[in-house]
Amino acid sequence: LWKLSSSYLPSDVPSIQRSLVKHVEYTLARRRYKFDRNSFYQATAHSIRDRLIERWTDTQQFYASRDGKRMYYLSLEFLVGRSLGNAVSNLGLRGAYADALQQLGYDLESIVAQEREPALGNGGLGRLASCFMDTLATLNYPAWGYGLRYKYGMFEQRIVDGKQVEFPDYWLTHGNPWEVERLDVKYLVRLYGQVNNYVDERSGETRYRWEGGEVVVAVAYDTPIPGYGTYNTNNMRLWSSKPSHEFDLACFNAGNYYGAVEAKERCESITSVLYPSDDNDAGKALRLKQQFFFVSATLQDVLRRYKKRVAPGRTLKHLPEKVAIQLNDTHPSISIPELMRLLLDDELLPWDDAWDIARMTFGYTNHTILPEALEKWPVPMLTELLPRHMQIIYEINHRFLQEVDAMWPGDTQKLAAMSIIEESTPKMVRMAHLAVVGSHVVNGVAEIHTALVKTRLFPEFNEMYPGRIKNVTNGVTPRRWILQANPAMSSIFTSILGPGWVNDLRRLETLKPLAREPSLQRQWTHAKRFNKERLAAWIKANMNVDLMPNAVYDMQVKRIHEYKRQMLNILGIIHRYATIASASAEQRKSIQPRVCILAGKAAPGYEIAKKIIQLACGVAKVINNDVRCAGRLQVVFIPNFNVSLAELIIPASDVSQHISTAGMEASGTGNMKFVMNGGLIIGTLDGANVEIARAVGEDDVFVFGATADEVAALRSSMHKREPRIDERLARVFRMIRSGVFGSADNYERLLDGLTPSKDFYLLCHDFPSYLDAMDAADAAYRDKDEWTAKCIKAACSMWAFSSDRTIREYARDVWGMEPQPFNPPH
Ligand code: 26Q
Repeated sequence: LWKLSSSYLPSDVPSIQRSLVKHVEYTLARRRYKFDRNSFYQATAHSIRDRLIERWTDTQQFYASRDGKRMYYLSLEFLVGRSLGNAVSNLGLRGAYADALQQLGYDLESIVAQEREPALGNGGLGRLASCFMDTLATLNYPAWGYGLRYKYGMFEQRIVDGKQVEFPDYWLTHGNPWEVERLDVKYLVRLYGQVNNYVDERSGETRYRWEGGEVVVAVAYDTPIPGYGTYNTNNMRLWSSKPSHEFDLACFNAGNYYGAVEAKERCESITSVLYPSDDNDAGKALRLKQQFFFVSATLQDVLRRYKKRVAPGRTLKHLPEKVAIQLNDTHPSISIPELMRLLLDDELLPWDDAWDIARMTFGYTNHTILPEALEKWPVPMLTELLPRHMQIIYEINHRFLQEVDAMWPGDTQKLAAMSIIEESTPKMVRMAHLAVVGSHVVNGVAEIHTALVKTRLFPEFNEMYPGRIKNVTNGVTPRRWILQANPAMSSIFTSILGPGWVNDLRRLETLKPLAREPSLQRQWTHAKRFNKERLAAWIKANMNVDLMPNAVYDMQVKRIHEYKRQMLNILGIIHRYATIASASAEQRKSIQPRVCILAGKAAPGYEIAKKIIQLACGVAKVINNDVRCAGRLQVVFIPNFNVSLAELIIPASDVSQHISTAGMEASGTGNMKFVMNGGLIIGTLDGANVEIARAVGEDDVFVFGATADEVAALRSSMHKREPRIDERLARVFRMIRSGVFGSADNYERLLDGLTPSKDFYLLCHDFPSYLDAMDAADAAYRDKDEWTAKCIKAACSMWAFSSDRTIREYARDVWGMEPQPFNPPH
């Protein structure tokens, strides 16, 4: 067998061409005369996949032989984006594939653009997980991602009559060439049932067993994750739910054929659809099933792999020395009682041993301090679905509250505030408290966010467990967000620095002293112009709007949320419109031309967010059709914002807006992508904006608005807030109420929420300083050379926002993990 197994695939142009044709003929079963564009996408993907697979299997075998510590990143979301372009570039085969395809009459870039992106995530948190996967492979860390293989990803957003309409995203229509179905890697996952106890004969102790209920099967789908410029290729394992055989026996024997089929359908529904809401709404039972299904399959898989690694004297006690598990928010936090259950009930460990193992294995990343977004599950629901876990959670809480009482004797307020169980009706399990108690490190995702996690969200926990809460500021992968998204700018960097900057962004710093050099400025301006034209061409083709090429391109693209304040942006746009409309033709000429781009999805049940989209579309329609705005102002709402569109939109920006009410955006990661691509930020002192401003220099970020401390003070004095509002804002409100942007009835709820006494997000308060920041940006843009210098300096100051820096910090401070580079055999 060994002799028969293939040697490494050659990647010269003729070999690649032979592999492409072979895949068209044999994988796709099409004879040569039937070649079409889609078969060429499929064939190209399969040809690259072959080359990934050999690196992937080698890497996994290598890790197994090394016995180093491994990390598992547990996330209910991975917003992977397209894979083909990323794979050829990470494998260093872009040139070879481009040539091979070109000689056959195909263009690599248009083949890349045919791929349908898997959208298995909502936004920031899911995309962060995918940036981390890229970095983990690139830096040679032995790490796997674990997630769910939803059949329907994030919904497709269309704008119909100026409103968001959601369509299902069945992303698997044409198959998925990047995954390998592992029908042999499957686990049983139990739901419902009851807990039985028995006396252990050896120790005489009472032990528990979870039995009965429904049993579902989890099947693994693996996707190779190539690193850039390394042979290491990691794995992302996504689970899909299938009915188990046990079902057949139980139900069919009972003679209930239709009932049995229905029950089977229910099993498959567990991994049917991604919840499209990025703040936890209504404790939905199906969502809890998804979380447990995911966690149960993952932990069984992790433990099975750990147990295969035999070494003298090694037991489960040594698990934390060899395995780190990172919980991406509380979504997989049911892992904590599930690992406890496995160690107690299956492995028969004593409680204290099991608890030490679990706590030392888990790390928990918090992504929000907004109270409404913290996950809570009703005790009755948990008791029904996961009876044994509910018992274990009560036991964890009992022991934890004893610790609290020892620390603050008799302080019942502390007990109530810190308890894992909220004493409401019905009682609720606070998953964040469970995650803090059950992890050895808890981290926030930007400095200001971590400070708020310590002082506002978990102050008592921070006192009780000093040092447990740490900061690890987010980052994004420069492979996708610079190299792939912005080839024009990347080739400037490569021509001056060589290709090494992609894996060492610090090298860009050496370009900062050249920021005013005319030749660099010329190239930079060309690249920006190219990116704007590329975006304008897409908008022309897809939306039939002709964008001005010379304007400031101003963007706000992210999920629609009140706290992110897209509304503030729209109010600013209307103010600009009013200014243009009331100006003389002569005055108008001095107004800075601007293209305002908005994009983002609203959760289907989030009515206010949907109204914000409607207002944006209404405003766009009026402004784009008003001759007074010609050459001065355009507004577009780009539908269906996703990773692929982000790659097109971000490199075209001059300025982007990250204007959340201070204290509310944990980090933001779009802010990093925009600056890396040579755009400047208009932003509040929130999330990672604070650190970006420090890195690029306060003069090159247009900062405005109340600070997080001021926000807190303003909120507590809400009732005595000045009822008068800025006259410019009052005019904007009057315009909306006049019905010019569509019936005012549509917007009454939006405006009502903005009366000063109700204005939770402080739009009225921040509006004047927001306009000042806009004016400052307009003024700065007038001096083109100075502007370009600012952009170059900013883009070249961003090394700390590479996810490479982030992952190195996690590896050192949370996971205790070393890189394991694999040197290829040839
Ligand atoms: C929870 C329960 C039920 C249904 C859905 C959810 C759910 C799903 C997704 C809750 C939250 C999310 C996503 C949150 C998210 O994307 N947070 C963002 O994370 C980024 C990465 O750290 C930060 O940059 C952003 O500031 C933060 O908003």
